[in-house]
Amino acid sequence: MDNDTPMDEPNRPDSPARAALAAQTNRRVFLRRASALTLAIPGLGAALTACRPEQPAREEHAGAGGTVPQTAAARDSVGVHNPDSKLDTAFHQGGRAPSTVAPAGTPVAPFARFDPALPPLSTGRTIDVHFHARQVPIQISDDTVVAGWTFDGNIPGPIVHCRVGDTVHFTLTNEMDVPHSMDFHAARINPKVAFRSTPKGESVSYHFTPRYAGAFLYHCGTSPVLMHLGSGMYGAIIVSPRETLPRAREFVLVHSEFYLGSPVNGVRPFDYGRMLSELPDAVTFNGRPNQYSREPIRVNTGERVRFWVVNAGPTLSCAFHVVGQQFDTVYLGAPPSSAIHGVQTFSVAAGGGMAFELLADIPGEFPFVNHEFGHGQKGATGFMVVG
Ligand SMILES: [Cu+2]
Repeated sequence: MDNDTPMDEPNRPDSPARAALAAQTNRRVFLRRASALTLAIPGLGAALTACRPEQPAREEHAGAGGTVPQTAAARDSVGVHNPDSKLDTAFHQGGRAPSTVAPAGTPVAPFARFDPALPPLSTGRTIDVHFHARQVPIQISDDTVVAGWTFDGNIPGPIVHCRVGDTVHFTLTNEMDVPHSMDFHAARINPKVAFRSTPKGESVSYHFTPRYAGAFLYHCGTSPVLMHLGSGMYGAIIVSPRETLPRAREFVLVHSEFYLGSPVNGVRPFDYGRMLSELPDAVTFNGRPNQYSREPIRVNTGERVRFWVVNAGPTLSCAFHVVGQQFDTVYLGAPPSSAIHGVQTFSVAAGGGMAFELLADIPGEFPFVNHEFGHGQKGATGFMVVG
């Protein structure tokens, strides 16, 4: 299905939801203004939240063609309106960033190297992806356990791999107290509907058909996005082109920063204030500082290597460079077009992604780094061993 012209159900002239949407507009304008006020007046948010009408339990599904409520009750009560939009969610939380402090007794995920290999494509033209928003303390180094907000229990979340023209059917089920959502950068879709937040115990579903190949970010888009994205809710979706690319060993590197508070029960929560200060405690490829220095990426002499690099940020860029090598090809946009050649370093913006190719024809140990070395020094360094 082509998502070039996603239908926004409320905008259909004959939609029964249109009237309901109009009726709610005044309240939404009020809430938006009140949300801004909340930032300035502590306590106002909680008071206003208490006044907010109860939302009925629901299981909603938003396709490329708008919301498709699963139950009649949900259809009658909320139609295709988006009551859990980012603005409303921010308001629901009183305009403040929630804490990621993990409850005592929460099991800790031990240190495990994140497998950087690009997973194989499925044989069909449709893929089903079902993620769960979970709070999981994760050991990211010998001395650090972080109170992660995760998709499926890991930082980053699982690598999704599809091709241009495939249809991705996605569902997010929220197991956490805080509302969450999912924003796929590979999708062209009405974000107000598809990327809306879903509360604990409920799910949001939608589908999309990637038009362009490339390395794309996915992340929670619930407000404040900095807090949700910065606390571990991100990952990569790699969209391969329909055309054949040169045969290569393919790896996925998700670059990101960690801004951490002091340990609580041995677990370091993510710190919103430090995120705003932009001075990270760690910078990583695939969620663990220096993990590929401990256990390098290994390729054979003579192989072509393709790194799909996605920068989750949340704030800093990644000047990707391989010491002792040069990229013979960097795809700035969709492969196979958009290639430039003979590149030493190229910066991947926060929220961006691109593919880097080199020919590993020289045996040796080649560091790959964020060449903004203040960040490389904090863990955005690994080794590719050729031989
Ligand atoms: Cu979230």
